[in-house]
Amino acid sequence: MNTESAQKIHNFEELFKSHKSLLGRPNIPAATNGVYTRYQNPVLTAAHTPLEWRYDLNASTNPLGLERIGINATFNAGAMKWNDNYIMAVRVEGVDRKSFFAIAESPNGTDNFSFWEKPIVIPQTHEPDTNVYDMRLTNHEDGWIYGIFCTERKDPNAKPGDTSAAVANAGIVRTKDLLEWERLPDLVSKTGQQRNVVLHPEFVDGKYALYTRPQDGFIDVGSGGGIGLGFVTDMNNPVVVDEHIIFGKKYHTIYELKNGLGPAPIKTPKGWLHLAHGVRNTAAGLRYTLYIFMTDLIDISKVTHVPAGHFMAPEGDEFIGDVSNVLFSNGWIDDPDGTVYIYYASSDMRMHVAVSSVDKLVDYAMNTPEDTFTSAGSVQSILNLIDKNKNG
Ligand code: M1P
Repeated sequence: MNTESAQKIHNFEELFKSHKSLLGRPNIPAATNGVYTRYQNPVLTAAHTPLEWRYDLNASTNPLGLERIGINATFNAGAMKWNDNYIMAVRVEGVDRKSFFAIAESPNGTDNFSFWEKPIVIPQTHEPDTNVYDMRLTNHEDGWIYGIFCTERKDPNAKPGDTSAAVANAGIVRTKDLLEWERLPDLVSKTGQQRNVVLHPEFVDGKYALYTRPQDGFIDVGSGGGIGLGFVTDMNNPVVVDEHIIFGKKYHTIYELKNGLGPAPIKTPKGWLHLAHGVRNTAAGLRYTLYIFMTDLIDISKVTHVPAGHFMAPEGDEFIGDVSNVLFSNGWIDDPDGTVYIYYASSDMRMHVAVSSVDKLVDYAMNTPEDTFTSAGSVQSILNLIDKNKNG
């Protein structure tokens, strides 16, 4: 072995050492507001992706030890429990701007996440996906694990010279082992473009229930929109019927511009608990925050509780990224002991975890004052609390 290749092998050893130490870095609880506790370190970053995905580790074909394939970000992950471990179906974005999905697994839900050996291979339909992202995992009572994600393709009706017009729809895959994924036809909905489609975990009157977020164009939200609910009889022919908005957008709220569901809801004795994203415009661009709401256990179209304002918004380093001022979540896990692990991404870059419980989230949902939609109403909510505190 000549000196140069010995040097390079040494470099790979260093790389593996620092990669291992990053993956094994313990995470500790940081700030809490009583409702949830953020953990100190991101649970996944681009640097967590396996070195085998990025480097040619053969010193003779990569004598300079260069990275061959760059990964830009790991974010917007679906999540579920799997064989007692915590897994995320992560949106991994390469430096080529293409996203794909890969499973990362942790024994405790808060640290030691490491990616499985290979990314998920998503079979194609007759119309290949250009880009795929933001998979929601639903362990459905029919026995399948469904992954519903956004499939994006160039708009065939784009005007000449328009190289960015796109069409978004919900792509659907299902699996029993998280290794082999069967592709089903894309969702057929009559309400426009679809992103952020989520499958409800139980049948409703024998049908699959899907939360949707229709919008007029890829960027153009249009006049309607919000969180919709529709029904599908057969996932092999996923035509949505009876789709209607159950929770719309509203002027001067955190969900003024876009309002969409995060992960599949958690069933609690008091109703279905939902985590969602609300988007509003600012002089600095869009601001994505997370909020909580609840729906009725029997009539899942009935919104029963909506605490005012955001539940989580970007803080500190979470503001920094490719798309700043964004928190987005499409994955959470409720453990049998009632602990809830909220997996959220910051600024389209990295994954974090915040830990709460079903009891705390339900209490938060049911006892936080609702939005009054005016400043005077907000003042009144505070006055009511002051009075209550005075009078016991
Ligand atoms: O950049 C913020 C988000 O933008 C899109 O979200 P939406 O569907 O709400 O428009 C998606 O690209 C999402 O992944 C991203 O986090």
